Amino acid sequence: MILQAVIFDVDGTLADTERDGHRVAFNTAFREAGLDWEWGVALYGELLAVTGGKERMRAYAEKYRRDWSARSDLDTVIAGLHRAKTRHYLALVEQGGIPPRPGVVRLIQELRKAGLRLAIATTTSPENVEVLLHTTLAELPSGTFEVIGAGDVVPSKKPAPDIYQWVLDRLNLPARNSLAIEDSRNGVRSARGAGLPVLVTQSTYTVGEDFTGAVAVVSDLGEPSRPFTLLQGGAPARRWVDAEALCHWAACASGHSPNQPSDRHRPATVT
Ligand code: XBP
Ligand code: MG
Repeated sequence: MILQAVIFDVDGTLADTERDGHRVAFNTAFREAGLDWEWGVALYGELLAVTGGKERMRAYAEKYRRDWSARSDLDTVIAGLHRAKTRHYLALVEQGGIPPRPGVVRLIQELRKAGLRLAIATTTSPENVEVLLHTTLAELPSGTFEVIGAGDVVPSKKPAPDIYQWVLDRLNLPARNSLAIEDSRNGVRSARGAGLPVLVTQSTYTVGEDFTGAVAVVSDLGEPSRPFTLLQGGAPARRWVDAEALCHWAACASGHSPNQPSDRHRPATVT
């Protein structure tokens, strides 16, 4: 079996956490610190090009707050702001305001039933993953994800391949037997850099990004009652992402083109 493990990104993939979650938590931390930093929806979309909350704040200071970027204690200030931001983000998620994206729980339950191994590879902080698993994804049993690679466990964050390589090493699996599910160009580049095929489920902030290298791009994972829209790549037999579809895309990516009619004749957009 070519596909043995599926590795999920978190923010934008498991749940649409950025606009109403992380961004709000950052702004709360800035206000609490008495700073006049305010990340609006559009500005935050621009800042998301930099992964990692600490790195994002430094990039913001260097581009928009030169008065801050020159300070010798900037790293210390950022570390304090990030601790506060994380505290606010945890509280916000624990309030239950961030639902899973369509099809996420269904697919994960199907993959477990089909005996596939599951893991997480994310830029966000480990505590943010834990809170999401215990609230937004509470119907999944603990231990669903065999390996969780998050945040600062690697020296370079996405788009560097480090976090996916870190997870593959702990799964003890080659990239060709795994598949990544991502929402962003940074995520595609990271997974491809580690040699994994990547399925993209486009999210609020990543619509229209260049997903070159992905095996396919869909609007979301879909449900039998709520089919996805196929935006790029070959269409699987069904109009929602399931284990068969992921095996199909993984096989295609590895050069074993499965002889399925859907590969040849299905129209570009399946809705
Ligand atoms: C998304 C990120 C993270 C979050 C903020 O990670 O880039 O930095 O925006 O979380 P992914 P932190 O899409 O890889 O899940 O503030 O904890 O970094
Ligand atoms: Mg993401």
